[in-house]
Amino acid sequence: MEGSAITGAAEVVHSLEKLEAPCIFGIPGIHNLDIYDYLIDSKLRHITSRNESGAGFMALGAGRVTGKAGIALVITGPGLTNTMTPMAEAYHDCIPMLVISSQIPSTLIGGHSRFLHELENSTGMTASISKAAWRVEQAEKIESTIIAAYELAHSGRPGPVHVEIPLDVLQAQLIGDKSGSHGDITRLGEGSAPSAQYVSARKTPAQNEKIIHSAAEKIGRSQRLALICGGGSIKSAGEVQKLQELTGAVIITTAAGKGVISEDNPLSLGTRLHFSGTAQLLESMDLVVAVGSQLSATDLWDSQLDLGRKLMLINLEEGILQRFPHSEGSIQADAAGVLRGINNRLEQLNQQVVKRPSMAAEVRAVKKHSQMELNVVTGIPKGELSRIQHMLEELRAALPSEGVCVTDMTTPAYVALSEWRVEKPGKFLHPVGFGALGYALPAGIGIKADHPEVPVVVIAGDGGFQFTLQELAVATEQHQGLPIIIWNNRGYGEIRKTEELRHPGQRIAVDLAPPNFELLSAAYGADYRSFSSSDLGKAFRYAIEQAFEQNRPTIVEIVESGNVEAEIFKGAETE
Ligand SMILES: Cc1ncc(C[n+]2csc(CCOP(=O)(O)OP(=O)(O)O)c2C)c(N)n1
Repeated sequence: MEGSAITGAAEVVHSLEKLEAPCIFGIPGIHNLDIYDYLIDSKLRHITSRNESGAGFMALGAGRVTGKAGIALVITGPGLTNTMTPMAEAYHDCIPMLVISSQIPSTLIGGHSRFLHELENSTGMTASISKAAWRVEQAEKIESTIIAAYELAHSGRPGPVHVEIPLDVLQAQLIGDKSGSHGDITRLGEGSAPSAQYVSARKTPAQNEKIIHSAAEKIGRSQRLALICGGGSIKSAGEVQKLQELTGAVIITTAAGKGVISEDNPLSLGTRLHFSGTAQLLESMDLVVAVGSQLSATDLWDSQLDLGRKLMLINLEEGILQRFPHSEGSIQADAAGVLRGINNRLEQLNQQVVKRPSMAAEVRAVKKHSQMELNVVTGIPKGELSRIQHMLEELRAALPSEGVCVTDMTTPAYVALSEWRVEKPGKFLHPVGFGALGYALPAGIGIKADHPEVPVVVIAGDGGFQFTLQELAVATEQHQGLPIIIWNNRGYGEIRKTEELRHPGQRIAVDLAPPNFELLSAAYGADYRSFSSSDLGKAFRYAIEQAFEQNRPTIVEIVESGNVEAEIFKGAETE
């Protein structure tokens, strides 16, 4: 838009340029077209999703891998409501994200004007699933608000931040002073837990040091030590590794913390918090330090973990500390600074730190036992389980070490959580907390959009894939060599299993007639390969290797042969 005066919309684009995001994910509409007008001449790359949920999941995938907030640009009303699910996933999983939406003209907001796309309390709606939801009321405040929102998305407990800009503000010309504060904060979940020792800027450095020293001394004295590392520990992976080395602790991660330490480390139990053997091992410790972990139901599954006073938490969030009232010596703070302080103190204490006999043999035994428990823990019949394990092994062999595996809420993912070995964080993604189906395909596309050179493989079920399959068009359009594994068991398999347990032989709403994936691939310009789950040999591995080399996505349909009536099912047969 050459020659135009600086408007609010131009200011949005300038602000986004300053953030240096590799991509913006979004969909234009009349209500945000002012912004798109200025994207025409911008160096910003825009990726157009086929539904705003796709834009949100793409931003989520990109943000999860890089740790830098992905950006979604949507219209108010239906564009924003479509973005709610990925925002909630980002909020639950603590992934930074910036969502920018338009809004109807300021004077009409909340007035029942029935203006197109009116949402009466849009920031109220997003406030419950974001760190903050801000409305910009003056064009002059756009830049400071966007920059502040972006920073907030990364600070403390990362998460999504929503900025909405009414049409009149987008169209207004900037005349006043740009300096000054951004809009009002609708919600900020920060505070202090009464039960925790609170390391903060409000305390003197000496007070903070005392708290950290006493934690280090407790760690140094413990005879049997374990660390549970969640997503909040990833930013401090180096300090986690150092603490593990200094203490010889056993280390377990949640799905969000997967890879914070190499799972090849003989003292790493990987992501196995949901196994009974792990719970027993943890209960045999005299101290378990949970770093940046929510220790939520989705981390533990049905496993009972009663650590009482043996548990020490290091977490930013008051609510999490309060869930464990018996924990002792917990610290409410960001993991990075606390771990650094603990490690420094442990190095100073050196001679006083207990020399622990290696627990590697115990870790090996728990891993071995977890193999035997896997079908009980996941509820997957042994036959299907061994086919999934075989599939994962072949896939793992085909994926280069720098590659990323993105999984949906599907049966193979529940196995992969513990069985997919990673050496680094950000290499295995799963919508762990909120559990939104339809995550994997757009999240994988988002990663490839940001980092075309990184090999990415997507694993989804036939059910979950259909939640966001339209985004396949984006993968094709962007020439992404993306293998998409569809585990086709003709239905909502996980729910079907639960129904079978509740009322054997009686099923409702879980058996699906899948589309003909071959025709579907052709329609979207994707390649297509098909395998039976009981025949996943070298040809399967080769198909995946080839798929990385293509300049378009490849659907790799795996027809689960165990619990479907027909070996190869084609949608046309339902007619
Ligand atoms: C948005 C959303 N709706 C519903 C669910 C509930 N749910 C969890 S797993 C599942 C079945 C998924 O089926 P599919 O993707 O085919 O994988 P499978 O379990 O068959 O391996 C459903 C419906 C969910 N997690 N997310």
